[in-house]
Amino acid sequence: MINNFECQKIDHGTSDTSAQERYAAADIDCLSSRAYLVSVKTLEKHQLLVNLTERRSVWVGCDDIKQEGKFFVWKDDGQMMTNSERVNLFAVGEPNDVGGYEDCVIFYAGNNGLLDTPCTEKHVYVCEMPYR
Ligand SMILES: [Ca+2]
Ligand SMILES: [Ca+2]
Repeated sequence: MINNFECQKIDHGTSDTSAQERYAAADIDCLSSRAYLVSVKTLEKHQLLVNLTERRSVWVGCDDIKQEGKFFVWKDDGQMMTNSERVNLFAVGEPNDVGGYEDCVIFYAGNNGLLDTPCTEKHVYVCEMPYR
């Protein structure tokens, strides 16, 4: 347990690409454990996860699948990302919805913030559940 969240599972995808999943499959896998794809709402948590996941790109539990553009919704509480979260959490120039296909979000250690990216890409993922 770290801060107020519990790390439920990390799938290691460095050499085993089968551990990487598309966003929808990762989301379903987390839900099946009564968890959700990890939220990254603070820079502290971002840094923590960068260390925890050995600097790989990892799905974040938010997307703008339902409403394109400004309306990223968090998986953990169903709330819309606030403007300040949007400004503070995304890397410079992101989210940019390249080609109109970037509706999901990853964090990646090499980038100083979150990126929007196609949901059909495969990345490793972390499920989290509230501390009980
Ligand atoms: Ca988008
Ligand atoms: Ca992008």
